[in-house]
Amino acid sequence: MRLERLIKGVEEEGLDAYLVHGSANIYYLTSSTGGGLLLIREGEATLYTPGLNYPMALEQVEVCEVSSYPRGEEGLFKAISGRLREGESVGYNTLPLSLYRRLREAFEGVELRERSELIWRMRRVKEEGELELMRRAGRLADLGMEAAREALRQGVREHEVAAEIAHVMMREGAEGLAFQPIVASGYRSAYPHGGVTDKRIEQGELVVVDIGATYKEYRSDITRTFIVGKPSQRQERIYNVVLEAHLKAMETLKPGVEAREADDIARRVISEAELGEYFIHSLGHGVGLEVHEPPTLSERSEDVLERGNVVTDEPGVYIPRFGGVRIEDMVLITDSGVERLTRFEKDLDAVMI
Ligand SMILES: [Mn+2]
Repeated sequence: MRLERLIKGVEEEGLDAYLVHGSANIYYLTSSTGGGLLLIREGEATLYTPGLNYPMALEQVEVCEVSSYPRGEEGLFKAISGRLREGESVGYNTLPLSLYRRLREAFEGVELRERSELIWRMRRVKEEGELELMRRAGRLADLGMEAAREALRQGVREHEVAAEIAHVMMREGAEGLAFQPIVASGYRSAYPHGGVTDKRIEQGELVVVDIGATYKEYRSDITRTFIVGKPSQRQERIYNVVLEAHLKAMETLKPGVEAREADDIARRVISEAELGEYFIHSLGHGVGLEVHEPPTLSERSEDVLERGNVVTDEPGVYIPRFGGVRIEDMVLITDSGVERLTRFEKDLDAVMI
């Protein structure tokens, strides 16, 4: 059981107590979707949940005790502070700064130690049950991308395309979007986080569509770049460079590979095409209960890929006022390489509208 593994980890670290914050962590460990804070102490765990979510948490949680507090940080502070002692060493994964400060002030000599790795080393390696949900989340994102391809045409507005995507994903079983979708057309496709506006899509434009679904709390993430009409030579060239970087990076992904090496391979392809200055973000990130989580595929990453990681491979080229191209799939690291969890086509033919 996950919680037992964590409790063991807390003991091995020599911590007197451990505080777990963040709704994804709480869900991962207790099945509660109501947030709050989980306190581990003397081999036992208690979930402190906001009063309004208490009935739901009682229904969801089977692995530990559930206690409630009046909503707000004041209530939470009162609830947990009675369980900490002066001079103890208390680990945490993440804490709101204000709560961190209050705990520091209230307990003379209490040592608050960041020990997020205790949880991340579990969450970053997905179990088979989690993978089933992530495969489904990936499939829903593919359906959303299909809806995007159908909705995209000259004159339609970005938000109308986004609406079709959301409609299809939720109709097919998603409980929500994994994040605010991006439908960024024309000059806006050069903004990696362009979001959605009321801009109309015009003939000849690049359209970056970056979407994901949430299925039973697990997220997916996919990006395709469409071209409305026949691509110009420059658009075609940029598209093919990004696609090559994406594919070459994907070929390298397997257990034991340093995450920064994959980033490096993609970056080299793009630099050799003299577009290096326009690849302005890292190659990818882990996905799971959150859409951005470890491991990180970047130039400075210290992460080494393991079987069971789910990561994105998403190089991009963004040329101001001209437009951008990003191609992203979410993949599972298997024993020998990857299993694609998003599978929408990505050849140039497939993205020409
Ligand atoms: Mn992504």
